Amino acid sequence: MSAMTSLFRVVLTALTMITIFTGLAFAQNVGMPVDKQTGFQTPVTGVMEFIVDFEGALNYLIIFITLFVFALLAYVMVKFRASKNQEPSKRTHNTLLEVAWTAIPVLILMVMAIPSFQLLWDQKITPDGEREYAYAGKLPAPEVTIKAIGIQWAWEFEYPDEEELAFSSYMKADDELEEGEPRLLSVDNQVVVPVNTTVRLLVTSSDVLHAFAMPAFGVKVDAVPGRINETWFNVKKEGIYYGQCSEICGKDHAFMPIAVRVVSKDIYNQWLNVAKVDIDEAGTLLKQLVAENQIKTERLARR
Ligand SMILES: [Cu+2]
Repeated sequence: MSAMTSLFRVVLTALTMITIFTGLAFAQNVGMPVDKQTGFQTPVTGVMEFIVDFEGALNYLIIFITLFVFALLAYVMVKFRASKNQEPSKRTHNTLLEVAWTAIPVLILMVMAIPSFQLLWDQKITPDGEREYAYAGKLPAPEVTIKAIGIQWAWEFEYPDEEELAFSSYMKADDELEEGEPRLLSVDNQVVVPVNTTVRLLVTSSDVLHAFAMPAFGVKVDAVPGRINETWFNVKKEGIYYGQCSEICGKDHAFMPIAVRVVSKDIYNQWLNVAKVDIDEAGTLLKQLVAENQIKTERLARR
C-alpha cells in the first residue's frame, strides 16, 4: 500500500470515529454537554438546526479545500525537487491561473455568504407570523417576553408582560444539588417558558459585559450595560436546557449558568400564576408538575 493510500485511510478512520462519537453524544444529550462530546448539543430550535447543518456543510468544504491544497503542495514538492531541477524554470506569470485563483475563492466565499446572512437574519429578526424561517417556516409573533439581566455573578429575570414577576437565578452550590442535577449548571430559580411558543428575549446587564448563551437554542447575545439587545427563540421540545455566561465578566464568570425549563402551555400557566406571588413555591410546584408529566409520558410510551 502506498504512503498516500495509508494516510487517506487514517484520515477516513479519524472522521468516522468523530462521527460515531458525535452520534453517541447526540443520543444521550439533552440540553447540556456530555462526556466525550465533540459536536454541538442536540438542537431544539430551527435556528440551531440551521447552525448544525451549515457548520457540517462548511466542514466538508474546509476538508476538501485543505486536502486539495495539500495535494498541490505535495505535487510541487515532488515534481520540482532540487535533485531533478538543477536549472530552475524562470517562468513568473500565468494570467489564466492568476484570474482563476482569485475568482474561485471569491465564488466560494459568496456561496458561503448566502446561507450565512440568511442565518444571521433568522437569528436577529423576531417572528411576526408572516416571515418565513429557513428551518421553521412561518412562526407566530412572540407570546412571552423575558428580560435577562446579567449581574456579577448571576442572572436576574423579568417577565415584563406579567406585572411584578421578577426573580434572580443563582448557581446551586455542590451541597444543594438534588438527584440528577448537573454540577455548575443547576440554579435555584429556573426560567420557565412554554413549548412551541415564540419567546422574545431581551438581554441587558446592570454592571459589566456578560453574554446570554443557550447552545441548544442557537442563542448567544451580549448583555451590555445601558442598552437592550433583542433576540428570540421557539423551542420544539420540552425539557431542561442549560447555558452559561459567554463573556468574561470577572472572578465568578464560570459560575453564572442559565437554566431554562421548557414545559407545556398548561404547566407554564400554572407555574406563572404561583410565580407571581411566590417564586419559591412556584419552583416546588414546577418540580412536582414536571415529575407528574414525566410519569404520564412514560406510561403513554409503554402502551
Ligand atoms: Cu460572564
